[in-house]
Amino acid sequence: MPKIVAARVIVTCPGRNFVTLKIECDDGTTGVGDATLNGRELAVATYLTEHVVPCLIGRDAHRIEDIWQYLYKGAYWRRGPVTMTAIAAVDMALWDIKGKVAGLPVYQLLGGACREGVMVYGHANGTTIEETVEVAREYQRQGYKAIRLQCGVPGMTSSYGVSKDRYFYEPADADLPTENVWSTSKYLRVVPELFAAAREALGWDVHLLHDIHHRLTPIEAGRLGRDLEPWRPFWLEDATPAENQAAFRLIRQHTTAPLAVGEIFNSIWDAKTLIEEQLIDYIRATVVHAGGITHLRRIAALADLYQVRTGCHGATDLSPVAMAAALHFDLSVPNFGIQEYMRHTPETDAVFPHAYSFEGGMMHPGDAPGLGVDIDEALAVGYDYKRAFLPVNRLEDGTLWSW
Ligand code: CS2
Ligand code: MG
Repeated sequence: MPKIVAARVIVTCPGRNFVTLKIECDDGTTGVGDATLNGRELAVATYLTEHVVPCLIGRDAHRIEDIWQYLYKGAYWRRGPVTMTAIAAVDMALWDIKGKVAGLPVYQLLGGACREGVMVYGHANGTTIEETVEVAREYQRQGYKAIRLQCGVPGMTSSYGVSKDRYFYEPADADLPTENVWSTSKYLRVVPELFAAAREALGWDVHLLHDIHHRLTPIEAGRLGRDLEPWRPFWLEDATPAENQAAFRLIRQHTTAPLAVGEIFNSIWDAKTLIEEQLIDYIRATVVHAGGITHLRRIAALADLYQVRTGCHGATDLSPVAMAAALHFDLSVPNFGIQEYMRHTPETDAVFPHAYSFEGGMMHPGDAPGLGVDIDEALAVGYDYKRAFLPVNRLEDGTLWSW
């Protein structure tokens, strides 16, 4: 059995910060796990270095479930984004090792492929509706079958999801949080116009998605869902803050627009009511923030009982290590829905060489043993950590609001 002899936390910033855990075994096998928590990277890096790595040395790397339970129950202070991201990194690295020792890609260890490929969605955004639709056309030309639409809001200086460089949207943009201003009434007017223009330009054979990003009350979300129904959205994401899972009962009473939630969830308990009462249609929890492949499979299995499908988060602030692990998970779960793929910059891809590929709107993790991804430490060392916060959001009267 491969015994863990070392584990290192690598913080690197090829254009944005990433935290990677690399576990080493006595037979020389190594495994990697993503531990990136956007805007709180060093919290996870320290948690791993100080409170996880010392407990891993000498353990049997094959005992993934036992180590998971040890790090979850043994922490006493369970759950939360920092703890569960740290556990996720260990979990991904151990699945990577198990695959390498077995000589199999991880999806084969998870029961094999349930589909030929993984449908992904890209992000089209722009300051105006016209600009957004033009970028969406480009994604359509690249073969995407699903496209997320986010556009600027007239009268607002910034809006969620609209990047400065159009292609690679990076929200962690400053050494201290930038302050955005938000107006729900202005926003509610523009989204139906955006979807109408997009359907007109792109037709009906492409899935169109939208991320509300936690900013509406339940009844406002119900109203927007109803306004968008004629344009058949694939999903409305994070319609309202989901700490109160029951809030989604109100949205469900007013619209049949499909709902997706969960990118900020870190355990099955965050989604239990939403899934059991079928208050959502897609669960967005990810391998990197919800305890790794081991825990995400539990969430997917519960979701499968209630016809809820997966729709994992896949923003640029989840590293190619998380992308690789997500694709092995996506390929193997029966109730797969869709995978977000915001793409990474060329300098990020160089630091994280990987086997996964994109073609015709679909992705595949590849058949390299393990996760099929690694970190080039010689390159990584050249990119120093640079503190970067996510923005905060305020209403026009100064009230602090969800970003
Ligand atoms: C967004 C994310 O991709 C999404 O659905 O919600 O880009 C989110 O804003 C970032 O991951 C936050 O770091
Ligand atoms: Mg989102």
